[in-house]
Amino acid sequence: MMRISIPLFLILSVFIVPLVTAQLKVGFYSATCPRAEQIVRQVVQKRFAADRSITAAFLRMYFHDCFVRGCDASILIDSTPKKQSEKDAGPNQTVRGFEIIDEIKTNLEAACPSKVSCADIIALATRDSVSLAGGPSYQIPTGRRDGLVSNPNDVNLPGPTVSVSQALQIFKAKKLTLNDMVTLLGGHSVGIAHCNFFQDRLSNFQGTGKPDSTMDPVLVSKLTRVCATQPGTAFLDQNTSFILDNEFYNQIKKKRGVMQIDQQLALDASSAPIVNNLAKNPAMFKNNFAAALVKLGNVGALVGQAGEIRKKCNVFNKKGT
Ligand code: HEM
Ligand SMILES: *[C@@H]1O[C@H](CO)[C@@H](O)[C@H](O)[C@H]1NC(C)=O
Ligand SMILES: CC(=O)N[C@H]1CO[C@H](CO)[C@@H](O)[C@@H]1O
Repeated sequence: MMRISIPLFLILSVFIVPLVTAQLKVGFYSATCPRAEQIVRQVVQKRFAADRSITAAFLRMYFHDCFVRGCDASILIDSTPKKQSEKDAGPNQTVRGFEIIDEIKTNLEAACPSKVSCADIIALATRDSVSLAGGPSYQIPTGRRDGLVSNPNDVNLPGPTVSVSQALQIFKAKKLTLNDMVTLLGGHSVGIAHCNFFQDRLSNFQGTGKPDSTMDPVLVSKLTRVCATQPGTAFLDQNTSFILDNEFYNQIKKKRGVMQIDQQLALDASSAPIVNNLAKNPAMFKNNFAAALVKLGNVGALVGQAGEIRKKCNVFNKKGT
């Protein structure tokens, strides 16, 4: 039996893999829900006009969704008294924007019920919010299906003190390169971090009794004041905090990275040349960031008949596992 089942699996995968990847495509909903992308954009535009920090919310949601079980909207599932979900895992805590996804989903269900996946809503809303914040405008393939599993034990995201080489191992496991990783961390060009994610750098860093020497002392003083208040938060890009541009890379070159991993990108011999190029070249950042976001959106995407199209993004249709 074993001698049959192994070659069978290999033969099947040869046929299934190309078939399946062919199904994520730009304009997937053009026949089944022609206004889908417009409906998403309308809500994102309205919300962005009221609060431009939603770009950061969506970028982080997209990253966390795609890195845990693939881009399958598993991050959106609410836990129940009986069953925990990804939202119960530590790194989730400050992911935000769920109510905007729900508003988009309500509008989509009214226009074309059970057609547009929650995983695609995350990818499209991220795309629209990125361009509104001054980042690239780009097309994103759709056709993702929603997953049937959301388990806090699957959440294995890197923390802010991860080294460049450790982070790279995690990105490589998702078929992303060092270039992709350094470019995607340009997402930290917008948004905030809570003090618990960088406070260790401000005093007695790694038991030295001093702040992290790789941080500009002016920034150390500023962040120390910020973190004396509750709840202390700091912009990840200390210059153009709401604009999705390459200024983040110039800031880390000036020792003004807030989180350790961000600062290390400018210092590690492997990533520094990439940082230097992105810092110099805003157009290159735009192009590469768009391409890297598209690539991130392919990670573990469910297509074809896999999973389901959720009716509500925060609950499974069927009984989930
Ligand atoms: C090694 C990889 C990464 C690490 C260790 C990391 C870590 C973190 C941490 C600790 C925060 C602060 C959360 C808070 O205090 O609320 C944060 C925020 C953020 N991250 Fe990352 N991140 C990584 C990669 C990415 C990627 C690839 C993206 C998107 C392309 C991204 C987008 C964001 C955004 C936009 C925020 C701000 C969120 C907000 O304002 O609510 N991150 N990240
Ligand atoms: C802030 O960014 C702008 C360009 O985006 C740059 O010209 C300026 O030098 C930066 N300022 C600081 C203090 O880094
Ligand atoms: C948004 C959300 O559901 N956050 C949860 C993340 O996980 C912690 C437990 O680790 C919960 O307390 C939060 O409510």
